[in-house]
Amino acid sequence: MLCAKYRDFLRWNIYQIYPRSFMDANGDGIGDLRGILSRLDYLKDLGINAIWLCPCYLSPNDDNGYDISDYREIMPEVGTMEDMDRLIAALHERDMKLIMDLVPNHTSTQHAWFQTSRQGRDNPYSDFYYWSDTVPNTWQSVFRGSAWAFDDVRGQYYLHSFALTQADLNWENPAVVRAMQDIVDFWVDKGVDGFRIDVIDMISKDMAAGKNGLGPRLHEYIRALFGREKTAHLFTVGESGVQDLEEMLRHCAAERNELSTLFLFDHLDVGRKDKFTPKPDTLLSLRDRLLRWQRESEANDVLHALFTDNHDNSPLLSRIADDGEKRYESATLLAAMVYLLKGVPFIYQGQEIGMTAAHYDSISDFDDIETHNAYREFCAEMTPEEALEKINFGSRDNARHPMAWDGSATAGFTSGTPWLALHSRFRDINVQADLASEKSVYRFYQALLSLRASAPAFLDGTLTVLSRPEDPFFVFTRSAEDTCDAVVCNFEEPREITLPFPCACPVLSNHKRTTLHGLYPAYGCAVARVHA
Ligand code: TEU
Ligand code: CA
Repeated sequence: MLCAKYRDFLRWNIYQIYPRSFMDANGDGIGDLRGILSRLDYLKDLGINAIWLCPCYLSPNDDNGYDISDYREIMPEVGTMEDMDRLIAALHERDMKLIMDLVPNHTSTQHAWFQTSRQGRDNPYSDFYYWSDTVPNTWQSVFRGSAWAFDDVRGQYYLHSFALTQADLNWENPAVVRAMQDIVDFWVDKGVDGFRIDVIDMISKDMAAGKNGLGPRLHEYIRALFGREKTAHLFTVGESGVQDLEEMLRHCAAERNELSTLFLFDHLDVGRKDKFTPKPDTLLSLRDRLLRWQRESEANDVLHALFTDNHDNSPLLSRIADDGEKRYESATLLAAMVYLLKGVPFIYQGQEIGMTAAHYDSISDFDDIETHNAYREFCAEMTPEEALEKINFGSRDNARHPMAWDGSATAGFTSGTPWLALHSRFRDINVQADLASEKSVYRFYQALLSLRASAPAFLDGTLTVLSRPEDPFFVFTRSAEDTCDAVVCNFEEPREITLPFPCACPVLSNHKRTTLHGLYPAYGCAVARVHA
């Protein structure tokens, strides 16, 4: 059984906001904190009670805020510290929580620590980063090319696992650990309720074994951040490459005082060979991958983070379901398949209106640093048209276009010029159109989240899978003390589905039906109470 603290987290319905692209309040084309403030009631109505903000700290924005130059300042593009204080207060007034994004693995090279560190080998910040006279290994940057770059000022190489301007911090240095603890405490004192921790597995390196991450001191560092009395109440979700049960337990078992949960990513690879290459795939493999982690989580009393989308991936909907004619059915089916399982739901902005991948004819419509690096590489190997196809499929910008609030010239996102091209489908897919439609994805999410809040079985209840592995559909029940609810998710083809028990009239479905038994359309789903 989950511990009390984790059971409480099951009630958090978390919405991930990409601040640059959510809502612009002052007309400069960049989303901001006041914009977010103006949409809190929209989120509250949806059933959201916690938001995770992607980084808003001071940053030159080479990687849109994941390159931080001051962890205690707000980037002027999104607002001021007063705006942040106001946002925290407004959230708490509404009984909503705030989860901040913490980036402990690297800072911007503009950060004062790096600026001082590069000056020489005997100042207090000299050992804040990894410096070396020669290139010590063949590590590659996630954004392509060598992970080591030469700095003219210091006359040495420094490690950057991501962009050239994102230098890796040296956690072996106790002063780095203390500095990061102070930053966590600064935000805890401000009242934040939790953290999403960027590439947490990378903060401990194993140079000798050639491993840029999952090093021998990882757990010690995580406990230094979150295993303290001051931080014990926080909700913490780590982003990590971990796909291994033992490793997951070493981070998330309640008694370890490390992380509340981890994002597991293997189900996000459904529908693609690699980030930029599509692969025919089905909802079946999504179901199987999700179920594997459901079982592991349940058996070991750890929390499963339920999500399909984030700011680093194009929408799963477009990769494994129908984002055309059956877009509403596909979006709602995915929601039922994922968010009625046991765990903490994370909904990425736009998912609640069934936003899809975008499509552009020019590379100049993209902004993301990874996208441009990849495009350059692709162009050396193929025609520009082929390269652009790959970019359209895999670019992170697919998830970063300004939120489409309505179908007007600037999508209701800004009164100025949006910092990034509007979504290529925003005239058809936007909040206003969705809410006006008979088939509203938003209203389905709203009903689903209210079901989670009102039916105890959907929180802590036991999961029983009724469909067989070979069935091209997914049927499961969630049962608590005296209730049992059944969920039917049909996949690509219409089919008859019969259940071994009588049910009440469905409380949720994405098509008209009066019973859980019988014919399901393609991507049809329904939920009903099982009669004892
Ligand atoms: O991403 C970490 C990362 O290694 C990958 O999961 C991700 O696939 C990457 O975006 C390459 O496509 C985190 C953040 O979520 C991402 O936005 C940042 O760019 C990155 O860390 C560096 O801070
Ligand atoms: Ca703005």
